[in-house]
Amino acid sequence: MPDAKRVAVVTGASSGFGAAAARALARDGFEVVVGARRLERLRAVAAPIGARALPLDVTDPASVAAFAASVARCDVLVNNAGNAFGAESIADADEAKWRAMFELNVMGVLRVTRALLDRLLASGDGLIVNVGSIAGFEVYPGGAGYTASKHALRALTRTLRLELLGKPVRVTEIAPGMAETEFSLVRLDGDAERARKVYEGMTPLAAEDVAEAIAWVAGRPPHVDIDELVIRPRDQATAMLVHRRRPD
Ligand code: NDP
Ligand code: 8X3
Repeated sequence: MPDAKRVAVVTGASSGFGAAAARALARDGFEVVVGARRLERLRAVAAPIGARALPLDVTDPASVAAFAASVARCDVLVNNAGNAFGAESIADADEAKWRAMFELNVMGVLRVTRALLDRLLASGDGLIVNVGSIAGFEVYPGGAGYTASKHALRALTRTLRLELLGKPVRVTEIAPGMAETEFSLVRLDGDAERARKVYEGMTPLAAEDVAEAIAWVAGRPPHVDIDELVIRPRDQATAMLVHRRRPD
C-alpha cells in the first residue's frame, strides 16, 4: 500500500500568501489543512483544492488547542497568519495595536508551533516554515510595532532551529518584502485608497511569488534545511528604498 500523503498545515490561509501557499502545496501532492478566522473565505480557498478548512484564531489558546486536536498528522507547518496594525510613529504609538501585533505575529506562532510540535517530530521529516518579513531585520519610520514583532519572530525562529538540531524537523524563515495582498488594507484599517498608494508606481510581489518559495522549500529532501530566504520585488532594495515610476 502506498504511504499516506504528507500533510501540510497552513495558518492564515483565507487570503494572501496563506491561500496561495495552500494551493501550491496541494498541487505538489500534499494533503492540506488550512486555518483562519473568516470561515467562508477559508472554505472558498479549501474547496477547489480538496483541503480541510478549520476555524483558527491563533491569538486564542482554546482555538489553537481545538485546531491542533483536529490535526492527526502534520509533516509541514506554515506559520503564516500575521498582520500589521497601524503606521504610527513611536511618539503616537497605540499600545493596543502593539499588543495585538505581538499576540498575532509572535505568540500566535509560538502557540501553533507548540501545539503541533509532537506531530512534526513524529513525522520523521517535519518542516516548520515561519513567514517573517524583511521587517524582521530592517526598520522604517512608522513601522516599529510591526518590525519589533517580526524581529521577535525572527529570534523565535532562529532559536527553534538551535533547539531542534539533531531532531527530524527543519526550520525555515521566509522573509518577503512588499507584496500586494490584503496586508496594507488591514494595516491601514480598511482605507483602500491609502493601501493602493503603498504600491503606486512600483511592481510588488504577488502572493504566488511567495507561495512558490514556500512550496519549493517544502519540496527539498530531508537533509536540506533552507534556513532563510529573503524575497523582494526588483523595485525594492530595502524597506525604505523603493523605485517608483512616475506616471507619463
Ligand atoms: P493578508 O492580510 O492577505 O493575510 C493575513 C492572513 O492572516 C489572513 O488569512 C488572515 O485570516 C490571517 N489571520 C489574521 N489574524 C489571524 C488570527 N488571529 N488567527 C488566524 N489567522 C489570522 O496578508 P499577507 O498574506 O500579506 O500576510 C501573511 C503573512 O505575511 C503575515 O505574517 C505578514 O506579516 C507577512 N508578510 C506580508 C508582507 C506583505 O507585504 N504583504 C511582506 C512580508 C511578510 P483571517 O482574517 O480570516 O483570520
Ligand atoms: C511587510 C513588508 O516592508 O511593509 O512585512 O514591512 S514591509
